[in-house]
Amino acid sequence: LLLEQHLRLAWTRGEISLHYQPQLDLKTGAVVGVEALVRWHSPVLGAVDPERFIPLAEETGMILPLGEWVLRQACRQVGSWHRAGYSGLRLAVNIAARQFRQPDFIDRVDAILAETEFDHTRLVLEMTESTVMEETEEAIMTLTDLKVRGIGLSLDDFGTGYSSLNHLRSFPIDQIKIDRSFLSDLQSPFGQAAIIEAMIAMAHSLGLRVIAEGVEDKAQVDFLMARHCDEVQGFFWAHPLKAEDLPALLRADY
Ligand code: G
Ligand code: G
Ligand code: MN
Ligand code: NA
Repeated sequence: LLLEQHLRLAWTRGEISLHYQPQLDLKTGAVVGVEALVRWHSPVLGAVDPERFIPLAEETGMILPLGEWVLRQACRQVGSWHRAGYSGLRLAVNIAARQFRQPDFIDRVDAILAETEFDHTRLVLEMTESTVMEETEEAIMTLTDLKVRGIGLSLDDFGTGYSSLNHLRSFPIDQIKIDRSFLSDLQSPFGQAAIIEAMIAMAHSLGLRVIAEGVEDKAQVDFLMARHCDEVQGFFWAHPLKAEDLPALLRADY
C-alpha cells in the first residue's frame, strides 16, 4: 500500500491521536498553555513522523477533515482540563494553509468552539508565515475576524519564511514563535544568537509576545531569560505527552 492509502485507513481505524506539549511562562515557570500535536501509530508502519504525513495530508486534501478532527478533539480535551480547575490554560493548534484558505474557515472554527463549549479566548492558532502572508487582503480579513472573537494568533516557524517585516506590523497577530533551528545553532559563528536577540526586540517593540520552541538545555534557557523571551516550549521541560500525563504538570492556580 502507498502511504496515502495507509493514511486513509488510519483515519477510519483510530490510529491517529493527539499529544500535548506544555508551553511555559519563562519567568514564573507556570504551564500557561499546551500545543496539540498529531500522532499516527500504524500497526504496520509503526510511528509515522508528522513531517512525512502532514505534507501528504496537505497534498491530498485529507488535512481538511484531519485538521477539524484535531481542533475538535483538542477542544474537548483541554475543555475538560478547564472544567477540572485549570481554567486559564491556553490551547495552541496548528492550522495548515489549506485549512486557513477555506472560504468558510471561520464558520468551521465557530461551529467546533460552540459544539465543544470551548472558551474562544483560550484558543491560539499557530500558522506559518507563508500561510498568512499570501493573499494578504483576504488573510488580514480572516485574521481580524479571528481576533475579534478573542482567538489568539501565533506565527509559527518564525524566521524561516519570506515574511516581510513591514507586513508583520499590519497583521493582527499576538505572538511569534521562533523556529527551533535558531536555538539549535546558538553557538554557531553565524550569529544566530544575534538574530534571536533582534527578533525578540523587534517583536516586543511591535507589542507581540515571543515564544521559543525546541528549548533543550540550560544554556538556551539562560540565553532566553537574559533576552526577556516571554514563553518557552521544549524537551528541557517536557516532550509532547499523552493527555493522561499532562495534569500532573499543571498548577491549580492557573
Ligand atoms: O510533533 P512534531 O515536531 O513531530 O511535528 C512536526 C510538524 O508537524 C510540526 O511542524 C507541526 O507543526 C506539524 N503538526 C503537528 N501536528 C499538526 C496538526 O495537527 N496540524 C498541522 N497542520 N500540522 C501539525
Ligand atoms: O513547528 P511546531 O511548533 O508545530 O513544532 C512542534 C514540534 O517541535 C513538535 O513536533 C515537537 O515534537 C517538536 N519539538 C518540541 N520540543 C522540541 C525540542 O526541544 N527539540 C526538538 N528537536 N524538537 C522539539
Ligand atoms: Mn506549531
Ligand atoms: Na515551529
